[in-house]
Amino acid sequence: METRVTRLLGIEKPVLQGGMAWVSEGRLAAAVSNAGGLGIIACGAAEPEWVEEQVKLARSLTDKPIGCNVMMMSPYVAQIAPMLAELKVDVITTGAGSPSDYIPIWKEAGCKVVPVIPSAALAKRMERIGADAVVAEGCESGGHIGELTTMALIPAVCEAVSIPVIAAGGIADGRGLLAAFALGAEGVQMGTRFLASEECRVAQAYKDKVVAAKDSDTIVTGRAGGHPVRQLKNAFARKVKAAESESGAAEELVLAGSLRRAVEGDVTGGSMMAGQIACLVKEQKTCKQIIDDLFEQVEAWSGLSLQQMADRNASRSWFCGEGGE
Ligand code: TUI
Repeated sequence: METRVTRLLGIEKPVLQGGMAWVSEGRLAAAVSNAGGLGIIACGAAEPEWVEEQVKLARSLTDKPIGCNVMMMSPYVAQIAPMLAELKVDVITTGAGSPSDYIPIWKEAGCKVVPVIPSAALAKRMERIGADAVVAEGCESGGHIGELTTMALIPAVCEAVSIPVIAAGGIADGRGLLAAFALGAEGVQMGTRFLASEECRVAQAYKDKVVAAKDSDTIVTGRAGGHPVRQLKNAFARKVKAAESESGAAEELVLAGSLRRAVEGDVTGGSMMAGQIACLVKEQKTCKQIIDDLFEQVEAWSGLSLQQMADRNASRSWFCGEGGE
């Protein structure tokens, strides 16, 4: 299929893999890009040398476009931003702050710039300063989140800007993709679904927790300090929550270090960032299988009238196998 997002990014399917700090490196990004989506290396708080290495690794594994996500709170952002321009990374997404200082150098280098934003006001600002598209991320997402749900955010952002809107937060299958497009999106970004992929580097124990998660298994910490982070409930998350109710705010860098511990397999003492949709991630798959299944599910539902959808919903046809029927 073709949307403004596939044309803009030079990809076959309008699916982006969310940039996940300490999680999405060159191998995962290349696997997603090879499957027809856009794989994204997360710079997180990593050193510039590591980022360069991962971009080179991804390029050795695919000749398709790849992206990098710049976490604006990184201590290395001033070094990483110009380096990505020099490397001419195809697509740059940004998160956890405004990329306004760097958009001009990225555009000049020919990179497509796609900020991740949690509100219509920020989307408008990003459009004004030259963003090519935005990822509108609802608070169902894992990691650092805003206030609005995807259901409210996507139509609000679509009314606020004319550049393409990519929906993120709470999307893991064909239902989510269809819903996002119904709300006005021209592409989707998924993080949690790719967290439980074969190619993802996180420890098996972390993937198993994502696959086992129920709808009520995530918790948001850090609201009081102004940097809310959604993660799977575990001993660590409960400890942070308890400390918050005593002292008001948790140290967010403590959280970032703890994410790394979880990625390495400490599922009780680490922070397992994941979105609410972990409850619909029921098996580990390859990135190709994830993307193929997504469109197989959409196919099974396309062209149906509301009446036909309602009739199928009554028999819970979504749940009859991965393909939908
Ligand atoms: O960035 C994310 N999600 C993240 S970043 C991350 S790494 C981290 N680890 C520990 C603590 C904190 C961060 C984990 N997950 N999502 C995109 C996103 N961006 N959500 C919200 C925003 C955002 C917030 C403010 C974007 C722009 C913004 O601008 C404010 C301003 O200064 O204008």
